[in-house]
Amino acid sequence: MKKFTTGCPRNCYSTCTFEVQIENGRIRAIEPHPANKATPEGPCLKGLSYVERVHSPDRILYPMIRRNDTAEFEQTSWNEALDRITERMCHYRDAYGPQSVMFYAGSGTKGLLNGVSLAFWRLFGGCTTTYGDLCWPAGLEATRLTLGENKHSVPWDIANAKLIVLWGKNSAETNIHQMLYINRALDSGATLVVVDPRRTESSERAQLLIQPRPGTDGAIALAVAKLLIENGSIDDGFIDKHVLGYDEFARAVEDMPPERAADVSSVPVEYIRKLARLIAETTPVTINTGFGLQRYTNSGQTMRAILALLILTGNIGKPGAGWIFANLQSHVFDAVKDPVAFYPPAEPDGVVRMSVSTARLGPDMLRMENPPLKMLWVERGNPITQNPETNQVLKAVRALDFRVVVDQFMTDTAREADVILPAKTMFEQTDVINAYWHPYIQLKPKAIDPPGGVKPETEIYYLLAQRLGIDAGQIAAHIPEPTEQGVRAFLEAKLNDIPGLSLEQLRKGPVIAPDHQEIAFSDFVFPTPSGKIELASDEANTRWGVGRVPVYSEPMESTHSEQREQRHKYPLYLMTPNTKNRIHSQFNNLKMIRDVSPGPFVAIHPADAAKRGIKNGVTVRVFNDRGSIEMPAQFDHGMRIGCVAITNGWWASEGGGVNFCSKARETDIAHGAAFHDNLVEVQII
Ligand SMILES: Nc1nc2c(c(=O)[nH]1)N[C@H]1C(S)=C(S)[C@@H](COP(=O)(O)OP(=O)(O)OC[C@H]3O[C@@H](n4cnc5c(=O)[nH]c(N)nc54)[C@H](O)[C@@H]3O)O[C@H]1N2
Ligand SMILES: Nc1nc2c(c(=O)[nH]1)N[C@H]1C(S)=C(S)[C@@H](COP(=O)(O)OP(=O)(O)OC[C@H]3O[C@@H](n4cnc5c(=O)[nH]c(N)nc54)[C@H](O)[C@@H]3O)O[C@H]1N2
Ligand SMILES: [Mo]
Repeated sequence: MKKFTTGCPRNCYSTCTFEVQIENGRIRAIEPHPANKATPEGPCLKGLSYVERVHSPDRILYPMIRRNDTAEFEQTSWNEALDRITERMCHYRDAYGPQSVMFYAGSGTKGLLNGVSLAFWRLFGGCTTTYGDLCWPAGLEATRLTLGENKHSVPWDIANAKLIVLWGKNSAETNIHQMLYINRALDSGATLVVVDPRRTESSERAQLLIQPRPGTDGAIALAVAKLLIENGSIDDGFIDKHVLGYDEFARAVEDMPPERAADVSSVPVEYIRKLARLIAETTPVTINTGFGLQRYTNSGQTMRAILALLILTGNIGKPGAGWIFANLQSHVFDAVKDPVAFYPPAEPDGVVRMSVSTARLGPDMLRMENPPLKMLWVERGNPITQNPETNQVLKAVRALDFRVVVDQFMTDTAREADVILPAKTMFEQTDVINAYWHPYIQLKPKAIDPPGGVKPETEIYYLLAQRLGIDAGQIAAHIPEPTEQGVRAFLEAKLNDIPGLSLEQLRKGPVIAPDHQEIAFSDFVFPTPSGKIELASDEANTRWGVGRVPVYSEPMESTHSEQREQRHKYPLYLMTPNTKNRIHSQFNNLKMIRDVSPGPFVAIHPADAAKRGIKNGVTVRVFNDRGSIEMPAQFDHGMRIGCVAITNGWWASEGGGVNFCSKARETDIAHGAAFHDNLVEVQII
């Protein structure tokens, strides 16, 4: 039996450390590993299910090819698959230019080696790729504009908070390990407030649950700010010393008395006053905003408004206090790895055409010209399931000549491919990973050989580069040799750029990022243009065209707005949050997960169901003009009336596909995806 300490590379806050035990080339057990102080209890059910996932009979183990549109996939050799792909790539490059080939990468796995992919496409001569991100840009940019940088205190510091506000975050499901420290705070007398249109598992111990109309949190935050100012509950000393734009902000919130916010959000005014009282009377306060909160067309401004509450009360840079959104302190490689840019470059480099907004994947792909898109390469992503407006994505993907998908399983996107290449799992190649909640950098060592004909992406690119006749020196400079030794040498060279990090050190266990700050901003250094916290930001206006200070505007699809797009036809807000036993579109195909999560359903309040004659458990149609899906209705008394929810990630082939209903539309700032800005109707069928 061999044992390895490793880190889970899924796109998840927790990024757990665990121990994997290997016997005869198979994973025998996954055990907790306490070296990571943020995840001492070990992995969740998904982590435990790697025992099944890695050896699943459904895994794609060999290249698969479809010889024409109607044919079934056939297993083929690497030689045939790579010859076919090389021939197509050269043809499109010669006939239309390299930018007729689109490279799409999702967030299926973390790792320093992911950067090799774009380096390969540069060697090919270029490609078209996406900008923006499906996940977190509005919140990241709101934080950067205000505090200058995305970081927060160590995960265990929340245990020191006396007031915790989980605002649009469902930690009990999406950041399971955080509950340990939240519960510690509550056990020592802290108060928990949850703001979420759904009553979630995270609100079990909340003293106050505020259930706003979706997308209206900005109004609540501005009203709370107004109350704090009016009641003299602000920290004048902190504001004088560290804050830019207080007067302008204070004038703007005049416009949002609590009664108006109550009207906008449909939250009792007393709840808004109570939240203001709690923030005024408690020290220290931690506000943790989730990513679900910033999937609206007004959510960059919402995030800035909520962050202002901590700034007004001086809850920054102190133990138990602060803003938790994303902690990028372990992202020390960003300068040296693939610069996954959120922003389209002001000066296109003529090689990589970054011209497709990932939030508008379908429509943007369809409108590309000079050259038009001909071929698509997808890796680490399942855009048919996960990107907004599935019918548009399908249309764009089907309009292409040739599609390659690299994945482990037959996902909705793999089904659209001409060639599927089998992807490695986390245990089959050594890599180095960072995190966005805790500060650790981790080694994820190779623990087993890839099964069947599986090859890691870096090896696939190595072989393609050779076939394309790319200069050997260029290959050596950008793509690791396809051996364990080659990969380690490549990683070591990358780590050399970071003082204080080496593979040898990572081999012993997780390492806290060099220059890490335990209590974020405890030095009161804010790398904004003014060097102060910016409640008013010029850049917010010049770059994104929103107000210098956060003000409230209705989300694009709204049951209240004057200009609401969908006023009469579609009365229900569809939220599509994440869920405990899946990471987006991964894991639900496994038996271990199916046992606890057998199929998709739409959660609906019995009052909304009664209006439509819907009984618990019956199959309904959830639809709008963009598309429709059918699934059972499940009564949920904790749902805000007027809202329904379906967890995202179910494959269309499993009866899911929430993004048939969502709109290919960006957030107000930073090119995020406004998934929840989405009105539907639910009907009995
Ligand atoms: N188990 C598990 N963990 C995960 C993931 C996963 O898929 N599964 N995914 C990881 C990734 S990539 C991400 S992005 C994060 C996301 O995890 P979270 O940050 O928790 O975000 P979501 O689950 O998208 O949404 C959180 C909550 O926001 C609520 N919400 C929706 N609209 C509004 C609104 O207008 N106002 C308010 N106040 N609340 C609203 C939803 O009801 C939901 O309960 O989780 C990470 N962790
Ligand atoms: N409606 C709605 N849609 C959403 C969201 C929402 O809240 N609502 N959330 C959005 C968010 S926050 C995110 S982050 C995205 C996530 O969406 P995606 O980025 O597409 O991520 P996943 O569905 O987790 O994984 C994609 C694929 O990666 C594959 N994979 C895993 N490891 C590897 C590997 O090493 N190599 C290769 N080649 N493939 C691998 C998996 O098998 C899986 O099929 O979804 C977004 N979509
Ligand atoms: Mo995400």
